[in-house]
Amino acid sequence: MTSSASDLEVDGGLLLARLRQLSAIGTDPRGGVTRLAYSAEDVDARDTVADWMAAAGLQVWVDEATNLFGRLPGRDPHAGAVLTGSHLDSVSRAGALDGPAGVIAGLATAQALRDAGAALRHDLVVVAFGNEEGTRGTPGMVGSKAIAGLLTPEDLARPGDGGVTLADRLRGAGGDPERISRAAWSPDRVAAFVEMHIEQGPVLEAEDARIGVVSSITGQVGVTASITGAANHAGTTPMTRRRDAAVAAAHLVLTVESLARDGHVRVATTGILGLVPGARNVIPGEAVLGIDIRDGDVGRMAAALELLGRQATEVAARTGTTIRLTVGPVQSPVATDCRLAGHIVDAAEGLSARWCELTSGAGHDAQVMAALAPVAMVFVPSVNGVSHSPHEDTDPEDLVLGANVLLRALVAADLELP
Ligand code: HGY
Ligand code: MN
Ligand code: MN
Repeated sequence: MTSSASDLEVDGGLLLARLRQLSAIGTDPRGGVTRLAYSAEDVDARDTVADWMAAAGLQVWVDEATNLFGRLPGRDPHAGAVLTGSHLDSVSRAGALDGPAGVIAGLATAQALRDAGAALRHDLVVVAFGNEEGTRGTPGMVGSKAIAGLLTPEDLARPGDGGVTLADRLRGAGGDPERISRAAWSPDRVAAFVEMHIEQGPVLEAEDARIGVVSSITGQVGVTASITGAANHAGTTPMTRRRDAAVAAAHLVLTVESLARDGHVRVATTGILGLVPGARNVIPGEAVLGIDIRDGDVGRMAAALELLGRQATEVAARTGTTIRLTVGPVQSPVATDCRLAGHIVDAAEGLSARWCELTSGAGHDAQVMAALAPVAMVFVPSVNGVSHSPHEDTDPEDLVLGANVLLRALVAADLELP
């Protein structure tokens, strides 16, 4: 690699224009962007980025898990691949940068090299992972789990929202669940994975830093609570004879919140709360809660889950309901690779950008890719620390700076990776 490659810069104008164009795919009339995994909008965004990858001269393909890849061949065919990228799917009424910022920054690094007639020693592969967010009752990080060979037949067969299985969702978006094992990469093919992402939190702003060097990525576990009481007439049923699923749900929401407030885990959230039948004059007979628990320590999460189970039993007895907790797979916390993080620090300092080290409170595909190779993440600031909201925003200059830090870190990593 000539020294000039380490001075390369991305085409910032093109990067920002592409992010604006992507933000128009899945515009939600209620505000923000809604591009749920495997939806028509998600496929449209994937096809759009595929066209940009092809136009940049990359080798482009989509795998059985609907991951999109664009490869800039390396100089050494035996060197394996350095991967960079993120996801294009979103939560409902999301911002436009959670995911796309990392995909478009990754593409911009490949395009900068290609336009300069340069190449890394390793293949540089830009990836847009399928279904990072795990919406519509599907598990998250599906695409990266398929690449890491961690997707199970149970994952594929499990019915999500509307009883639609993940396999059905994949099929509808061009995936091939029957041959999902072909999406797996062997560890010796992947030299490293580096992802740029918006921070989605308040730390970089508080530290007045423009670049975040991620030291670790949080662990997380999802729990579904199914509450069964007795539907009955809201006007005639005495308070002493009720088995009110809504009252049980209310107690459980506060119980979940106390898991974090009382210091058992870092954060705990009830993000889904549904009542059946959902009429003002009917005492709810059923309630469903979607719970999200996160911490940097799997032992603390396990202890919090046990405590939640005990407290749910007490709530059920107190309200005359039954409560069933279904605990999803635990996503372990992951440390990033020190050498790769060092390249990010060097790149930030080389660009005179104030940086700080932080842990990621959000989950990312990088923590799944860590099963295959060393990983690292470059964060750029989120305005007011807001994300998963139409108010998510990042200063355009920070997006371009982040992509240039990513480019320099990839070039530096390429020199020392096996
Ligand atoms: O939930 C998360 O942390 C990520 O946005 N999927
Ligand atoms: Mn997200
Ligand atoms: Mn994300």
